[in-house]
Amino acid sequence: MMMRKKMAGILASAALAVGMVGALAPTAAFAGNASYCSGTYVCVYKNSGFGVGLGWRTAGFSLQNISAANDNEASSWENRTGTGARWYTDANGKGDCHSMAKYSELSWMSPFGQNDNMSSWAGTKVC
Ligand SMILES: [Ca+2]
Repeated sequence: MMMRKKMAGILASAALAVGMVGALAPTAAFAGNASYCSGTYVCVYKNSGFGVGLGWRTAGFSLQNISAANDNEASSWENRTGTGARWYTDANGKGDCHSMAKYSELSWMSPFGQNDNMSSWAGTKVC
């Protein structure tokens, strides 16, 4: 129990750091990071294995560029929504398109040559 409480505190701090408060709704179906990606979201992470959240969006979000600070940083992602999503290697939906199928996740983008290459994304459909 002590360990669990300590972990919850650490995760809560991390959530606050990105402006996300009081959201804890783990979903058993995903191996990803239920503490960060705590709802029906598409989430991207700086590290492989769903470490260090870079951002999350609800299903259907319009094409947008990754912020300058997080550009070319994503190394894993999960799509907990029932809608396909996608990301691009360049800004404004340019470059190579990679799908993030609904209810799917990718814990390590490197084997696919996608690591640290995400510059824009959208939550309306797959490629
Ligand atoms: Ca990275």
